[in-house]
Order: sequence, then C-alpha cells, then structure tokens
Amino acid sequence: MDFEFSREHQALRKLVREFAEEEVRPATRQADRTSQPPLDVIKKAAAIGLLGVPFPREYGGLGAGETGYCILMEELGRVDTSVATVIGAHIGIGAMAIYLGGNQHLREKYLPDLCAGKKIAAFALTEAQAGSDAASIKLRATREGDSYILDGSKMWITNGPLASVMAVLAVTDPALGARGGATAFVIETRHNGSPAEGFTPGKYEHKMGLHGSPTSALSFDNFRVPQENVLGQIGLGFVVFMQTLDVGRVSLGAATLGGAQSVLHHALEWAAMREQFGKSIAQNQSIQFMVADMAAEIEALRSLVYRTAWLVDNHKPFIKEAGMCKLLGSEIASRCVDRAGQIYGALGYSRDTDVERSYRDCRITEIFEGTNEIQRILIAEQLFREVGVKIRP
Ligand code: COS
Repeated sequence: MDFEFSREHQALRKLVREFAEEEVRPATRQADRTSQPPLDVIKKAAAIGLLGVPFPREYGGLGAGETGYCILMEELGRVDTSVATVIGAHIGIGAMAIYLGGNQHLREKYLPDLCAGKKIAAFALTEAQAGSDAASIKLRATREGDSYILDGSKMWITNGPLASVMAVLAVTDPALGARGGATAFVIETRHNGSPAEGFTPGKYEHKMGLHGSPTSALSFDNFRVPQENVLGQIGLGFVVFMQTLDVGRVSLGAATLGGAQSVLHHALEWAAMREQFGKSIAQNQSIQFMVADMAAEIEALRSLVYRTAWLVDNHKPFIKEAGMCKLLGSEIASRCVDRAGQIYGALGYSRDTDVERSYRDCRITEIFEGTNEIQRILIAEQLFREVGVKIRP
C-alpha cells in the first residue's frame, strides 16, 4: 500500500493550486455577483492543459487518469465550486461520455478540441419529468436515412449556455423505453457561437448558488444528427450515460473535498483571530469540537475519494464507492460549511465572506449528479448484490 502521490500527480497539484489561487480566486466574487461564468479563466485553464487532465495523450489530454482528475477537482473546489462545476461538467461527464462511449473516430474527432478548450462540452440527460427517474426521458430520436432527428427538450443542463458539443440521450425505440431503447449521441449545438439549425438554448436558470456555472434548458426541433455520432450501440445509450455518471460522481466527491477543506481552513483562521469574553474563541471547547469533527470527516473523505480514483485507474469495480464519494462528499461539505458559518457568527451570513458563498454553492451537491437518495439506493443495491440478493426487479 502506497499513500504517496506520484511525482507527476504532485506536480499537477502544484500547477492547479497555483492556477486556482492566481487566476480563479480573483474572479470568484465577480462571477458570483454577476452570474457570468469567468470565461477568460476557463480559457487560461485550457491553455495549461487542465481541460484534458484525465484523457490519454493521444486525444490531447494530460494522461493523468482519474487520480489526476480528482486532484484537479479538489484544488478547484477548494477555491470555487462554480469553476469546478463548469470544468467538471465539461471533462467529467460531457467529454467523458464521448471517451467512454465513442469509437476511435468520434474520440479523435471531438476530444482534442475539448481538451484544448476550443469547444466546451455538456451532458444532456435530465428532462422535466426525468430527474432521479432518468429512464423516463422523452427526447425522441427518429431515424431518417443515415441520420437521426431529435425532437424534444432537456433541462437543468450545466454548461447548456456555453457548450457547442454535447452528449445527449434520446429515445430511439419508444416500445422498449429508455432502458433498452435509448441511444446516446454526440451532437454539435453551436457553430462559431451561433445555435445550430434545430437547436434553441432554453430558459436560463437563476439559482441559489453556483452563479459562475451557467445552467439552462435545451430545445430540439427537427435537429439532425449523423448516424455515425452514436455513442456506443443503438438502444444501449442508457448504460453509457450511467457509466459516465459513475465516473463523474468520484470527481464530485473530490470537488466537495476541496470545498470542505477550504471552509475548515477559513474557520480555523477566524477562530484563532476572533476574541470574545477576553479570549480567542479557539479556546472554547465547543469550537474545538466543531473543527475536530470537520477535520476527521475530511480526512475520511480524502481516503475514500483517492482510493476510489485508484479503483477507476486500475480497472476495478467502483460503482458502490463512486456513490459513496458523491453521498459523503456532499454531506460532509454541507456539514463543514454549516459549522464554519456557526463559527463565523453573523459575519458568515454576510455576502462579503467566502463562507456565505460556499453555503449557497454547496447545497446543490446533495442534489445534482444523482440525488443522495439515489446514491443510497445504488450503494444498497451493490451491497445486496455482493451477498447474492437482487433488491429491485
Ligand atoms: N453501469 C452500467 N450499467 C448500468 C448502471 C451502471 N452504473 N446503472 C444501470 N445500468 C444498466 C442496468 O444494468 C440495466 O441494464 P440491464 O437491463 O441490461 O440489466 C439498465 O442500465 C437499467 O438500469 P436500472 O434497471 O437500474 O434502471 P432504473 O431506471 O431502475 O434506475 C437509476 C436507474 C436510478 C440508477 C438511474 O435512473 C439514475 O442513476 N438516476 C439518477 C440520474 C442522475 O444521476 N441524474 C443526474 C443528472 S445528470 S448530471
């Protein structure tokens, strides 16, 4: 057992940490206040290779695997969950669906531009009636010659207003439903910044937090996709999308790890400085208990996230652990940000503090990329499967 990161991974962490401090941090407040994603920061991230961290070099990536990708997400999450979300949706589910489901031609066609940041990616699964119940999607893909025609809509799509390349799941055989009759496609929704024919970016969501990460609906009306853009096999797109989400959930655990670590750091600094009743509040046992609990949970999460990344990189089963990364990461981060807010007192309720922004940004991590209730079901399902029991029909 070796708990040391490789020299390459250590160098990557140093690179991302410097980038996050020097480029991401100064843009964070402005993005939160204006709800405008810091596009120049995303461009700079691309320029130093950060948009291709996990992918092999042959596709323009850095070849740093899931471990490298988790390092990226942890370090970005430490400074700004919004930027981590834009980059995470781009790499970890948008481009990842193309990498996992795409044949050599599609990988070579799309991944180099995505790794170089020439195009931004999104992952289009959710619909109005298909949130946790992903198999109830209605977006229809109808075969016409050597193309498919998409009709319908998606919603709550991270990077929807930015992306020009999307992995999208649509029903190709309604008789079979989405589980056996949905197909995954890679589509091009914008050309030179303008919406492609048949594509309309839908309603822009005004959210409680993550203001620097744009979210929108998508609308397709007679939108043509060449048949060669099918990811995986026709009718088996649901599996491609589920496998992609598994990988994405590990890195979301890493982003929440970074967020939790950051609020602990702020809480320690503030507690050491703040005086009440003639002494530092750090001398109060109630404060000590809070920071100790935060640190213990963060340390457990760190072990889980990087062990799971190791499972992914070593081609071992990881579905259960991925669900745990997402579940524990989001709940630990929420608890940490809540305790940090308590330690900050009224100041933590002020828009002038990062703790207040973290509080708003953190809430969604218990909901998106599969609610925590769905993660509990997935974990239980795997546990029972390990003892030979099937708990769902
Ligand atoms: N890896 C590989 N295959 C998977 C899989 C996974 N992680 N999860 C499901 N599948 C396969 C199943 O094996 C099954 O195939 P077979 O019929 O050949 O056995 C098929 O996909 C259907 O799976 P299942 O029966 O489990 O589908 P359900 O509709 O019951 O529900 C859940 C699946 C709840 C897991 C799914 O709807 C889900 O993940 N929901 C959350 C969606 C989500 O995360 N949304 C976030 C928005 S996108 S960022």
